[in-house]
Amino acid sequence: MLGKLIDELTTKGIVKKKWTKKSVLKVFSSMELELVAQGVPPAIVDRLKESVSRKLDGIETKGNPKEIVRRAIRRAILEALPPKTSLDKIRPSELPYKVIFFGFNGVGKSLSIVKMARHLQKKGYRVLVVSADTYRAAAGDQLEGYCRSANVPMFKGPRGADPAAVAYDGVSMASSRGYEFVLIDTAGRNYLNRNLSEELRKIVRVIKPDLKVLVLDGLAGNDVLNQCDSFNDAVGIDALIITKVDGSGLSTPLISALYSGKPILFLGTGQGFDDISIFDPERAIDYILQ
Ligand SMILES: Nc1nc2c(ncn2[C@@H]2O[C@H](COP(=O)(O)OP(=O)(O)OP(=O)(O)O)[C@@H](O)[C@H]2O)c(=O)[nH]1
Ligand SMILES: [Mg+2]
Repeated sequence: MLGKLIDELTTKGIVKKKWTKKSVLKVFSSMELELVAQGVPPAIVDRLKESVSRKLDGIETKGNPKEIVRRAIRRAILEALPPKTSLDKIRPSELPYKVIFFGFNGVGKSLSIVKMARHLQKKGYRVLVVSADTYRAAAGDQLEGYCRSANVPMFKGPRGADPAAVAYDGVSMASSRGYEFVLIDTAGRNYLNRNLSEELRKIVRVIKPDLKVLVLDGLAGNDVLNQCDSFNDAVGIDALIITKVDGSGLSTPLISALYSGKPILFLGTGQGFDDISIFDPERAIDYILQ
């Protein structure tokens, strides 16, 4: 998505065989609308602009100018990343390790939970999935169906029960039966209202999760940062999962996710239980630089 920016910086950005801060800022200004139209949020354009213009200021174009620009942008994005936490870095200490999942309607929470459960099972861990989505009977049934097909143990509470109580019972069950991980699904919502925030805070208060994960739809474009902010304000988010990156919208949500300040556990790459790709920032940046 940044291919054109790189082209412009290597043609219009060079004055007297070098870049200057001013010439780089000028190119960014002329490209700003285009970048925003492509789905790069204005706040990220600003951060990139500042960082890249500082890095290129006074640099001579000897050798391969495109490569110099590419490297400057790569370093700018890498510097914005939080410390690396991928799914494969999690080591459960106190058992069970409790992970809770949040996200808007239909983003892929339930499927992602089952994908993560299977990934952990393959590494030798015992994993219990808990449905704390007690609003829709269909939600618990869907997760139960997924878990049965994927061979993952599952606990669900009665429909209409208090989600915090169900989550608590699920954690107790995981604890008494020696599960190493418990993965808790919550109800999706179209928007985060006050009641729902309160309810999510209550679940968090009751079960004290080790990891609070926000699931984001990779096709949601630049709404990713807004979703991240609203859930972060409500409950505090530790990590992200980006789903549906097998679709066409890959780089737009990816650049927002990279700048969200949150580590990305994995990417969802399809509708199968094993369609999961452990996040690799270098590869993600390669994709964005195209
Ligand atoms: N192509 C693709 N589809 C996905 C991916 N992840 C989830 N889906 C699909 O997205 C749809 C919604 O997935 P769910 O897991 O039910 O989403 P959810 O967030 O639990 O939905 P609610 O509980 O209704 O809020 C399903 O049709 C999934 O198959 C992915 O990585 N790639
Ligand atoms: Mg669901």
